[in-house]
Amino acid sequence: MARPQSDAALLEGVRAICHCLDQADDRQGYELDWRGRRFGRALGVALPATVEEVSRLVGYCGRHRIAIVAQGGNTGLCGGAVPTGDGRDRQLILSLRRMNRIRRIDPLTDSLIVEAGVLLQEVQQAADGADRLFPLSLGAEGSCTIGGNIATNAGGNAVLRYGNMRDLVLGLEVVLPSGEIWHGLRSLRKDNAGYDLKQLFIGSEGTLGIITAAALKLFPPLRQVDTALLALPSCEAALSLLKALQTREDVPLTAFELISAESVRLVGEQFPDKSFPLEPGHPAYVLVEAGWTGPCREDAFEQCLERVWGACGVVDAVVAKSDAQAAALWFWRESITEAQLRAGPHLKHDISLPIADIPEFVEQMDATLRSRFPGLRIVNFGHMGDGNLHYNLNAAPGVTADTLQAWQPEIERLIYDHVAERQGSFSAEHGIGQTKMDDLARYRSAVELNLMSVIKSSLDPEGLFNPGKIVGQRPFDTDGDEAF
Ligand code: FAD
Ligand code: 2HG
Ligand code: ZN
Repeated sequence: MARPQSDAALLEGVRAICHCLDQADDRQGYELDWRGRRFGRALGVALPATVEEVSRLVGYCGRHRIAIVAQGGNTGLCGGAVPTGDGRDRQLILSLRRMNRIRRIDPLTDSLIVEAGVLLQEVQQAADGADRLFPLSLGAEGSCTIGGNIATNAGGNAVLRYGNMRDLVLGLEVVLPSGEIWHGLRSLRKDNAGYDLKQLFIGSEGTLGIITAAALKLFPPLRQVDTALLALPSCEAALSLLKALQTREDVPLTAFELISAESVRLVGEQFPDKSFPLEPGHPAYVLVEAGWTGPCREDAFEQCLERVWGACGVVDAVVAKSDAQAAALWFWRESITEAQLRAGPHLKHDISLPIADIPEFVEQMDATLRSRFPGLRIVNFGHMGDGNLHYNLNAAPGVTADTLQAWQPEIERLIYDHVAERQGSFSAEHGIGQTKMDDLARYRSAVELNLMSVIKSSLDPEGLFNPGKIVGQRPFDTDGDEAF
């Protein structure tokens, strides 16, 4: 078959299949990642509206050796949703945004079938409309898509109660690199018919298949939700508060989020019109949320906090009396990411640890970094209730982006080595994308890396699905005789 060679000719073929943006101005918002750090020129942005169009597009790209970068809301934090900037391949962004229909909602089986481009917030609202709960919740929920949530196995704020995205998926519809459609949209609660194939695609960041639709689990709605912000003398005290609350059956926790004093300071600086509801400067704050599915006493939450108060060393607290007050408390947790971006050069470390190790880890790491790099602000926060910290850093005034970049390898090594010693993970919920490929090769065993390479090359032998993400062009480089 004669191959069209020019970009224009290739784009004509794409346009014959689906809507496609090819002007630089239209492409821009899709080519740059949310953090503004990774940019990759795309051949165009294809916007298919049906699974059949996705399948034809994948077939066409395969025949013409065009790489495909799946994209949902482009809120990912590891550069996975934009083309690599190396200019090696022609890379077409395949945006799922037009595949945004809710196909079916079934309260009887507590399930919902949605297309990949539906926003997370729209899924939550659809569930709410059917008097059910879809519990995944995260700061970007107004712009991230369910396909992106599945492809990254998103975590968020309610993992301690409902699990990660992986725990919320019943079935998937996926277009494979061959162009075939896998119709796996089953809503069954039990299905042991061979390998659980959907798990392969959950967390695969667009490298194994294009997720076009999903069957999701629904849960009983929460009839009462209580929210409080507490000030604590240390991270150790936050841990004892978590344990105290978790052993009380009368307070079903939905979130337990750690916010360090430096995080509060940064948000205050970047959003000067907001006032923090507690005395600032305490070593740790915790945002606690509990949700009841059945009847409960209106003051159950406050009473419980009062009972654990003394034993856990709580210094001060504010309990929300309305939804608006709860949202005002959440603002101080959910705005940290935006505040870091506004404040300038910063580094992210999305780590997970055995929960009991968190206080010691924070104490030791803070001390190490402070003595080694006095020009850092340690902006530590995160989902302490499931062991996931965003142990992030901002440059202090006077520290340039170049300096921070020069420090980055040593800082990452210090943090990730310490995490590995404690059997933690250097990537808790954001994935690998482009930014953590070296870390994956360093911190995972040759056996694991080999399995990943085998899976990748079996499903995508030409390496056209999201090249340069998770698994490189060649098998991982590993040291020693275990290398393959
Ligand atoms: P994108 O960014 O578009 O894509 C992410 C990856 O998935 C890419 O590799 C892409 O190729 C792939 N992909 C996207 N759609 C598909 C598809 N249909 N099929 C196959 N592959 C696909 N993450 C958390 O886990 N927890 C949080 O608490 C959290 N909070 C956040 C707060 C803010 C303010 C921001 C900006 C981000 C946050 N994130 C969080 C990160 C991000 O929102 C999640 O990773 C989210 O799941 C990405 O969804 P998306 O639709 O934007 O995906
Ligand atoms: C969150 O929990 C997100 O708010 C983003 O996962 C974390 O900015 C970050 O590093
Ligand atoms: Zn997070």
